[in-house]
Amino acid sequence: TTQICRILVKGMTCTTCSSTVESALRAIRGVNRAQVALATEEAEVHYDPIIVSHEQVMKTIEETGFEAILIS
Ligand code: 9UX
Repeated sequence: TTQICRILVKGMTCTTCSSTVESALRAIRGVNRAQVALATEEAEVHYDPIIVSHEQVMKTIEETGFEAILIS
């Protein structure tokens, strides 16, 4: 089963910022797909909830230096 969460990522100002977040998300075990849109400040993450939680996904975003707010 795949779960999808959408997270508001605050503080990104350039495409390098969004690429950094995207790479960090894709490196998480259990994440199957991640895309970060700079314009909408939104991350969409497809993950296996057996392996990883949206809390862990958000923690990873915070560790890259940006604020993560759960949308759905
Ligand atoms: Mo360039 Mo984005 O320093 O922080 S990576 S603006």
